[in-house]
Amino acid sequence: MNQKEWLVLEKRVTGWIKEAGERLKQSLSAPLEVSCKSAHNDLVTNMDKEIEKFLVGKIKEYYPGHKIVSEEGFGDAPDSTDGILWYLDPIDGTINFVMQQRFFAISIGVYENGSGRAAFIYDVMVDELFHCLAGNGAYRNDVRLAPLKKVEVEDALIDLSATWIKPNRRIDQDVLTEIVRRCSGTRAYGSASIELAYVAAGLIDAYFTMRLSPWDFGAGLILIHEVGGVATRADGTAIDTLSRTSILAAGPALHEEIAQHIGRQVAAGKYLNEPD
Ligand code: 2AM
Ligand code: CA
Ligand code: CA
Ligand code: CA
Repeated sequence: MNQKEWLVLEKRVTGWIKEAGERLKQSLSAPLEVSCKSAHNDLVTNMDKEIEKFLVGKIKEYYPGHKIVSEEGFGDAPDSTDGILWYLDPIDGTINFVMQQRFFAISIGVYENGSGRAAFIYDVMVDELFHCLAGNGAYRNDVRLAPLKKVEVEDALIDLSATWIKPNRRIDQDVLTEIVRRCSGTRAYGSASIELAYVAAGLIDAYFTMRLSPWDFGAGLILIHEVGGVATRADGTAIDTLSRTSILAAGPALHEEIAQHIGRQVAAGKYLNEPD
């Protein structure tokens, strides 16, 4: 697509996302239908499905040749990144949506032949849209985000869930304890797309997780790159945007320091298992 078509896409998607956000807000005044998927903490609601159907319908109507990678099954499950691919999570942070009625987002990332081109992460309850067209700057609503500044571990606010520093099957619980001890503080917001947007906005300095799916990180990676940040798997290797993966995202220097720390720990015998 040419630049003009990307600008049109940006305008359209912004409209769809705001409409979807309004539906989500209104849905909170009536009881939700909540059910479990793979586990007791893996929830889905009627609204996850309704919003995905709504957005997939819009994408298919305006862009019938494009493919969609989405969480709730209304997309296409493509096996190649050729052409234009949409990464769509209708509610990122479903547990927050159900339990807190805040801190959840609609996340949409659009890639062309594997390159991130457009990103939209809409934090519904605070009406905050993190967005960018690659090369045109990243924005938090209409405020342009600054390039990421260099931050030392000692001054860094690092976002990671306690899941990864207690016994689990993906990362030895001790791998990150030194970083957690040294850093300025930790946070865990429970919505990966918002957490990636917060790194891009400089509100937190790094985000780490061992378990994300393409629809969780598709948009966030584009924002991170747009502000000069780096996102890789936990061991510093490249992310495959069609697979479940670990993610470490930060400014370049902090990213390198944490990735090297993880590398040394793994070389010393601590385990790191990519999601299966
Ligand atoms: P979701 O709400 O769309 O499922 C919560 O820690 C964050 O990780 C959310 O962004 C959540 O997305 C995502 N996540 C990815 N895989 C998950 C899983 N298996 N269980 C819980 N959260 C998961
Ligand atoms: Ca989910
Ligand atoms: Ca998600
Ligand atoms: Ca979701």
